[in-house]
Amino acid sequence: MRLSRYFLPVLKENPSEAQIVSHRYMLRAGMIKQQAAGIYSWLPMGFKVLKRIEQIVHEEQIRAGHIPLLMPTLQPADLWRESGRYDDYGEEMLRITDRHKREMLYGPTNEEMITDIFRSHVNSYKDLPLTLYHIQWKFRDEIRPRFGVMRGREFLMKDGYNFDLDFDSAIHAYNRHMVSYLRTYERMGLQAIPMRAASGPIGGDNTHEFLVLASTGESEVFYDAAITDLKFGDRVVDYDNREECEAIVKEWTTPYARTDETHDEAIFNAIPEDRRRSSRGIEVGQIFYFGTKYSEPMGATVVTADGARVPVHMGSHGIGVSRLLGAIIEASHDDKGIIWPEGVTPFHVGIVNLKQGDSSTDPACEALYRELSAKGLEPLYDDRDERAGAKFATMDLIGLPWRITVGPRGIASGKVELTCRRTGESEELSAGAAVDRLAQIYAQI
Ligand code: 5CA
Repeated sequence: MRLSRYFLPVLKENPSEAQIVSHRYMLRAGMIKQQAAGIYSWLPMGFKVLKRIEQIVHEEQIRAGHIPLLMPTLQPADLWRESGRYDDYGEEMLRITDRHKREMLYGPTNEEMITDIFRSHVNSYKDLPLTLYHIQWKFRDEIRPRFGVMRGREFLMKDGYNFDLDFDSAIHAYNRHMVSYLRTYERMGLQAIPMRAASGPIGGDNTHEFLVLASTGESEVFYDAAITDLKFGDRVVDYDNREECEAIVKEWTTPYARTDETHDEAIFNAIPEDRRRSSRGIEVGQIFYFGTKYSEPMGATVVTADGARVPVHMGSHGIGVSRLLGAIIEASHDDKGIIWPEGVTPFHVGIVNLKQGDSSTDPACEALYRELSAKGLEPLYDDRDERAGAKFATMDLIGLPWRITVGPRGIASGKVELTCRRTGESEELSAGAAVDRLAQIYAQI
């Protein structure tokens, strides 16, 4: 993409409504525009990151054996009357009446609808286990939407639902989700710690939230520092193997880590003092096992091998896809702007032409652009007729992990400059070597 032709409405001033850094940078970098309280348009660069995050979520869900589908945003109220949640959900639910006076709602989550799909089409234990998921917009009429996409009213969520024959296989589904989530967040450059939590309106006893540690987080958390040393890395997991998934879950759930809702002072105080931590965290996901809470009242049953009809065991599993943009920025920025992890960056590399219109730098930048694209990388070429300082400031603000700077003096000696956004370190090398280096870096992501 050439910046002169892109739509990147960067703001010079700090927007006064933004209280936290991620919100400020998302507005300044022209990623989002507020349309109403807690409701945003996703401008091209914000939309690009959102899509990259979605893509990682899809890849990891499919790797774990889960099946994507798509349910609508609007749902009939009657479905929610069956589970009893139409009245229970309260003012967070946006209720809508259509022209025929039928009661509808903008879905805050999809347990009822997926249970309806299941009961309409599945009848036998032979069709289990089954996990279906979608990535779809939700609406919760939060009393205090704030911090930009972090607490929106309309927000994008991945929500998945498992259907299993019995408790043990449903717990395997729970474990499988925890493992796949660990991998998902790590690919986004995040450390998200699973913490025992409370289940709220979704229900059930077994639930973990995934929290990214950040001083601006809305949750208060308590944990053993040992958990922050754990890395998922590049292990290959057989998601059908119950013992293997259980062992990984054990590894991550043995060190103490809880939100304030389940925090237990006595257990916490038994951890050696130098490892006890309390902090704030951003909740980027939550998994639940709730047994037959929905399948029983809604009649989602299967016939077992010995002919009995039983309600299925279910759980639901959510990732806050749009919130993740905020969480990633909170975890990865400096005073100049965002620092995107390679896994989610909107463009792989920025090209800065120090002297636009110059007979040596223009063709060098064009050639770089072509060669990077040929390697499957997406460059953002700042081809505007601007001062070098302004170009650098834009690149720093939008946070591409790598920048190639092309100037007349460098080109005369056959060199460009490759700069790492995170460390600020620069290296002079030939354009070909810079392209190869970037291709190598991104091949490992
Ligand atoms: N049905 C279950 C799991 S699929 C569910 O709705 N879980 S949840 O309520 O915990 O939401 C899942 C994730 O969505 C949360 O962990 C959080 O990351 C994100 N989320 C929830 N509310 C908001 C909001 N108002 N704005 C942005 N993200 C949100």
